[in-house]
Amino acid sequence: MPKRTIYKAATERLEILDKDGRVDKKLMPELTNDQLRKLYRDMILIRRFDEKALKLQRQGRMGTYGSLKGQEAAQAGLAMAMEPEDWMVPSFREHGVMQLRGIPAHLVHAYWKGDERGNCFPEGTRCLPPSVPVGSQLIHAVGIGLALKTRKEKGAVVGFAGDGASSEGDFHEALNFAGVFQTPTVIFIQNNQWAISVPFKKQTAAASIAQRAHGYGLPGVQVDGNDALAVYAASKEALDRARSGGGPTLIEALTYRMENHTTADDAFKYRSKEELDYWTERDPITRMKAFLTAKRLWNEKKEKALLSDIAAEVDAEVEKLEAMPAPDPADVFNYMYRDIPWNLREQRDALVEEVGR
Ligand SMILES: Cc1ncc(C[n+]2csc(CCOP(=O)(O)OP(=O)(O)O)c2C)c(N)n1
Repeated sequence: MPKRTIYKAATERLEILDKDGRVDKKLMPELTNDQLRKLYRDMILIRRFDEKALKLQRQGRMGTYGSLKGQEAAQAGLAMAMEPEDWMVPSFREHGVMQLRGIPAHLVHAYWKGDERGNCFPEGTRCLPPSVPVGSQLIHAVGIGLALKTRKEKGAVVGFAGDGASSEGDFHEALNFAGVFQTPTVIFIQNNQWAISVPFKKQTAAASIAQRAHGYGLPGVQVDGNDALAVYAASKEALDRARSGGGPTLIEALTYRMENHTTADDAFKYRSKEELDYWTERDPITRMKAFLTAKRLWNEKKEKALLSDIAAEVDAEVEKLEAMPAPDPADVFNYMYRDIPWNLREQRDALVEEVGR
């Protein structure tokens, strides 16, 4: 493997797979053919899940939903670089990584139905509940990193956030603390270029989010977030370093939110069709398929089989979602603390009584 110098200038963007599916062989990460196919499968799974969630919401079968269309490479590339012992601390758009880390899709859907059981994940998945207060979760990611380091436990932590979160004080505090205490944390920013209706240029005068790492004494790298290979390579390097005591890294995956912010939004009120067309040509899935096809690792027969497999998988999760018994209103309190404090117990009991009337 040639030695990479991707951390020398954080404004430099790591790109391996271009929009037409051609790779820069010098930078190609070590991945087996099966892993390359898996990356593609993961991205298709994420997109199909996303399409289904949007439909469920439109049919009134789900409350609201924040689409991650366009961010599949960022999430699948990162997920492939994580190890079972690693932790993830998501924001509210990480449904892809969550599923790839073993959280069943029906629980992710349940969250968007406003069901607290959608915050309660299988043992061992090492994922905190999604965090809606923008940026707040980065501090938790650094705190878990410090705990792992203090207890000398194996693993790294990935804290997720968007470009909008990089303007919050919590972003600064998290990076500063991570740098000073050298926590095994990767701060993974998916810069999808919009924070609801606020464009990236209104978040910072800096050319990139990645370059802000220098001010905290951390390595920072910007990657083409629509290039699963580049995201994997940068994430693997950062996570390996974190796990081996080398400290934190800031990764900025430059991508694009192809859908509305959530189902409560209409993005065409503030962005142009031309902009969406530009990014549609840079779709992360199209380029991966072109690459695999040129390498003779993929063909239309495999594609057909994959799509039907994934459709069945996605539908089975919706069936599980809709077969869930009605939630207990007390869940809002029950999942908060192991030992519920007296004041919340009082509120819970009052709610249960009210609902029971
Ligand atoms: C502290 C806080 N302020 C405002 C909001 C309302 N809000 C929800 S999402 C969002 C934009 C977030 O943008 P970004 O961080 O870029 O993430 P993205 O939605 O693009 O994934 C805002 C302002 C919030 N949830 N929390």
